Amino acid sequence: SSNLRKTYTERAAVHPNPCARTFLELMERKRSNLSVAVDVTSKTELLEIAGKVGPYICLLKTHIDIVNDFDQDLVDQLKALSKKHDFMIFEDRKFADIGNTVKLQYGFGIYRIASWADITNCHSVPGEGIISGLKEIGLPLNRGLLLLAEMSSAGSLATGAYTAATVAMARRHQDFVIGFIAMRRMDAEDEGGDFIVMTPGVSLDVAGDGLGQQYRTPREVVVESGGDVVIVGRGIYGKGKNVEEQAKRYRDAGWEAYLERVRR
Ligand code: 5IU
Repeated sequence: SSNLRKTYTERAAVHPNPCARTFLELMERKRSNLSVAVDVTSKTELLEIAGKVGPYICLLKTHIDIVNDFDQDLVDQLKALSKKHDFMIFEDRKFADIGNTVKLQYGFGIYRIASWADITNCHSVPGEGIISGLKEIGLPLNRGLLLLAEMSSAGSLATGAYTAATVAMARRHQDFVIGFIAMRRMDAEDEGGDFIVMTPGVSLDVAGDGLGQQYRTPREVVVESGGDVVIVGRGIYGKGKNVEEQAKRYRDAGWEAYLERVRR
């Protein structure tokens, strides 16, 4: 598809969405298309890993609701790290309710996600109202939304007509939807849009986790399937791993794959 061989810079230059533009520019400036998924349950551990991977990532992916000792200071410190190391923050919230409810979940409650997360995501299963609801909160803050067009887990129901309808929904909301969680490039951009594809289920060492997760390598994701961002979790901070070493390793693998893809 048309954006496949374009550099992140070339795409940023013509992208109509400010959040997408900022993110594409950041990737090129930092020479990283690596997002680290930090699924840990303590504030100290989350901040420690974020500090270690910070220099290597374009995007920190959080599940803020699994942190036992969440407080506003955690958010303040994550924001400070994102400034210090130049990365954006993606709360992988996977909203899935009606527009009015997700609006409240996004903007209010303990987490006030919209106040600190540059990017969040949602399921398309409720229909288009979910995007409209989130947009009311997120757009004035220059936030971006990803739709879950596909998932990495075995037996995912997000396939075929569901995936196609999700892409069509995104095309109608390009002021707020900046891309997809998907396992491959989505066809939408052949019609003139530019959606950033972020792909979880990435490992250089293992094929699965025994709970349905399915892994592919950065090269398979970026070169063979056209993904823009590789999302790596336990491959970087799992038991016995040197976090900085692994972050560098995955950053290099992701960036090499990107260079191979856009090479002309
Ligand atoms: N994640 C997936 N697959 C998906 C979606 C999200 O793995 O389809 I949507 C999340 C879950 C976890 C991270 O936070 O991405 C992957 O972590 P591991 O690399 O540790 O499997």
